[in-house]
Amino acid sequence: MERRALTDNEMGAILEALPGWEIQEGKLHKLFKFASFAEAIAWMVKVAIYADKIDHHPDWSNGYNKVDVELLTHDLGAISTLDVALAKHMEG
Ligand code: H2B
Repeated sequence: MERRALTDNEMGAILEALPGWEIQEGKLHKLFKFASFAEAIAWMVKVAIYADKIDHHPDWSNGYNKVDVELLTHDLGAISTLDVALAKHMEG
């Protein structure tokens, strides 16, 4: 899978295509809300399996039915094509 930092132009288009996502402190951010703790955790497990498969991992925290997600490619210090792949998978 391609792994490179996004350009500003690409970022604009991607934010339009990903409802609820925004840039916060240089990271791609979204707060997901679920009907229950169990649904939140089940979703995290599904996403985690995909994240490990593409070797790209979210920074996230769970509290009851919410999952606060921040995506950044740490070694590039930037939002990359892999963060977009992960965000799209989270929406899918
Ligand atoms: N995930 C994220 N979000 N950023 C990284 O730079 C990163 C990662 N690096 N997952 C990967 C793992 C790297 O440590 C391995 C060795 O490919």
